[in-house]
This record gives sequence, structure tokens and C-alpha cells, in this order.
Amino acid sequence: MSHAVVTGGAGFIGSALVRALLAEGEPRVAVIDTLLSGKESNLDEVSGRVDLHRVDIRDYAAVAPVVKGASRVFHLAAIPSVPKSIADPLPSHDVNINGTFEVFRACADGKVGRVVYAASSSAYGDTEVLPKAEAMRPDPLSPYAAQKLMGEHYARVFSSCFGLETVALRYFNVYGPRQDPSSPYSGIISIFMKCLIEGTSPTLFGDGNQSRDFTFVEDVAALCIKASRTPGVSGRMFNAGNGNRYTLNQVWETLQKIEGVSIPALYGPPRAGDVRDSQADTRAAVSELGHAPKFSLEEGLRRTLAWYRTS
Ligand code: UD2
Repeated sequence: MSHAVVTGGAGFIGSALVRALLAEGEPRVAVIDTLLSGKESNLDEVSGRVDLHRVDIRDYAAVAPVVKGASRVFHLAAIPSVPKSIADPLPSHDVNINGTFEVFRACADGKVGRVVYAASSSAYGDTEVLPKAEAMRPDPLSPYAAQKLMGEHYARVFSSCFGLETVALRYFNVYGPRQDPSSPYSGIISIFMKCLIEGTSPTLFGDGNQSRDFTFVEDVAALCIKASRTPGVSGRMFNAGNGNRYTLNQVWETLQKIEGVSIPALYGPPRAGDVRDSQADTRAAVSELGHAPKFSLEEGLRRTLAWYRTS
């Protein structure tokens, strides 16, 4: 048996990856997801070609048979969000660190061909220099950032000690269709979309001039697939970003222009654990993995908005 598995495959990024894998020729894809934040409806269009396992990644005995013999496993399942990890650190610690360990352990035991791990740009913290390059010293500012960095360390150690091929991709702020805007911990672009459609003001934490490398979900999915195939990169970590950065004020401005409306943002206190500026140095991912992001911010925002309108 040689198949592909996506943990967190019912989530917004995971389901985009599942669709991309099916589009590039995988006959079927196995998904591991508790459906706590992921949604079965995210996989509606492809449900006939998806084997959904409602399994918790901390449950080795349940994960092991699903990943056994897989050619590639994409490990995206996690409890995301910087502020959530500060408000309640134990659940994200348990899932993001212990769950990740169990996924790697099951993959090593099951002789998986390669694991691609979803790491986070938050691991960099506030660097003196932008853009942020892989060789820079990590400086996590929140439990979530520390947890995701620990996953990278385990990815490397499983490669060096247990012969499991692993590649870690530090996702920069990923956005796109299906991102759930319903929680206070939701990604800012999904919150912007909801506000734009409802005609309400978003609240920006701080002055709104913090910047992010907003990366369209399909570009990230494409890079994950490249990382699963490129020979000679096991044990490595690469940035998964677009290479640009925009402030929250600029993005909200752009969205108002696209929509032809004027809805001034509100401003609140800065958020604990927040990184000020974030931008990926994409050179290593471009030259070694063939990363080729296709979506400008405006194009990505237009596509995202179109989805929110019709869903
Ligand atoms: C972090 C990581 C990102 C990913 C993500 C997963 C960084 C730079 N990025 O994203 O790579 O791992 O975590 O959760 O660490 N904000 C508002 N108003 C709101 C909501 C958010 O102003 O209602 C601000 C927030 O304070 C931050 C920015 O928007 O400055 C982006 O926040 P986010 O939660 O969308 O993502 P972020 O940057 O924590």
C-alpha cells in the first residue's frame, strides 16, 4: 500500500491540500481529523475520493494503521492561534507537541516515505532583520510558537535518529476560502471578510501597522506537494510564504477599495505574544523546492471574497 495522508485534512489548509493532491493524480487521500475545528463540508466536492478517519493525533493506536506504509504524510493537525495558546496553554501544548510526537512515531514505525510538517512563522519571533530567513535564530514569543518550534525539532530528530524522512515548512499567515471566521481566535483575513460582507468594522489590535506575509492557501498547498517530492532535503526546514508583507491597515484599505465601501476600522489594545512584522525570505524554498507562489495579495483577496460571498 502506498498512499497519501493529511492530518487536519478537514481544516481550511488541509482540505486545500487534499484537493491539490487529488488534482495532481492521487487516486484517493486518507484524512485524519477530529472534526473539532475541521469540517466535513470542507471536503464535500471530493468526498468520494477521501477516506476520513475521525482520529485524534494523540492516539497512537488509531493513527498508526492509517499512516502505515504511506508514501507521504502531511501533518497539519494542530490547535492553532497565538492568543488561544496564551488563554489556555494546556490543550494546544498537548495536541501540538504530544500529538505531533505520536504522528512522527507512528510514521517511523509504519515506514512512511516522507512526512511534511506544518510549522509556523511564529517561531521567528521579532527579528532585527526582514525578511526572515531559515538560518535566523528562533525566538518564540508565545506557547503556540514554542510548540510549533518543538515540532520542527522533532521532525529533524526523527530524520536523524529514526531514519524517517521529514521536511518542515514554516507557514506564514495563510488565508483563503474556507478559513473559519467565527471565533475571536480566527485569522485576521477571515475576520476582515466577515466584516466586509456584513458592513461592520474590524477591531485592529494596536495601531494596525503590524505587518504579515499573507500567503494564499493554494500556494502553500502547492509547496507542500513539492516538499513531499524533492529528494535530498530530509531533516530541513523551509519558509512557506509569499515573500511580501502588508500591514493590517493596508489590507483593510485594499478590501474596502475592492468592495467600493468605506468602513473605518476600530482600534484596541495590542495583543500579547504578537509578532510585530513578518515576511518570508523565500529564496531557499524557491531554489531548493521549486516554490513558485502565484497569487498576489489582491488576487488572493478577490478569490477569497468571492468564496465568502457564495458560501
Ligand atoms: C500566527 C503565525 C502564522 C500562523 C498562525 C496560526 C506569526 C507572524 N504568524 O499568525 O504563521 O502560524 O499564527 O494561528 O506569528 N488581529 C487583529 N484583530 C483581530 C484578530 C487579529 O488586529 O480581530 C491582529 C493580530 O493581533 C495580529 C494580526 O492581526 O497582529 C494577525 O493575527 P492572526 O491571528 O490572523 O495571525 P498571527 O499573526 O497570530
